[in-house]
Amino acid sequence: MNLFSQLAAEPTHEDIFPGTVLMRGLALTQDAEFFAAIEVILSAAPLHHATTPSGLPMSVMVSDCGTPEAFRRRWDPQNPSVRKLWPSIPRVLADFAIRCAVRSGFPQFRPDTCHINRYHAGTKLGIHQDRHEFDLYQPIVSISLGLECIFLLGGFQRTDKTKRILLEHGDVIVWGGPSRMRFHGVQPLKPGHHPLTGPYRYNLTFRKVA
Ligand code: MD6
Ligand code: FE
Repeated sequence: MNLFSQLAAEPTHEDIFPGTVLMRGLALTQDAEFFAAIEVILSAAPLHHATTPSGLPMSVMVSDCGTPEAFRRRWDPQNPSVRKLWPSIPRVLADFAIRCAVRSGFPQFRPDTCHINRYHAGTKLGIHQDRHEFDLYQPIVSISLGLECIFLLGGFQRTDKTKRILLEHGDVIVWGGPSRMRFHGVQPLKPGHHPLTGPYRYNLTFRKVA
């Protein structure tokens, strides 16, 4: 990583689809503070393996924070190991997510959860839609930290052709409105080392769930 060139670059503003905005590098100025906030969340809500809808363990490790209302909406009786209420969203993270949403045309967005995914080499995320939230027009704000990945952003059918988007440390992608139900996934992570996160990629997704 060339730290100097990353700091020198202005964030981008790329309209990928109606309702989908990619802002490369937007989180770079916050990365160390974000990572400290992530560690606070993880000490209160330790990482655990996500499970498939049929209950099988996935290789991606996950944690969550958010309001009690959001917790009740998302609590999974299939996964009783995670029955503790979530810690609240650190202020620095929620404020930044709101600013990202404002820049993307969603000024009313107020997240009540932040979901954390942690990937290591080989971890992938299959093509899926996010459909658990109450209001499926509200955007999701997604922040990538650490190792890069290839994000697959598709259409409204699982089998639609996908765009391959390189997501690097500090990139932010926001989508909602007419893009909200697009299928998407993450290709298997390539091995590597990042100065802030070591062998991992972290993805934070901010949502209004309840
Ligand atoms: C990831 N992200 O980037 C997984 N979902 O690791 C997601 O599944 C996702 O980034 C909805 C909206 C934005 C996302
Ligand atoms: Fe998703």
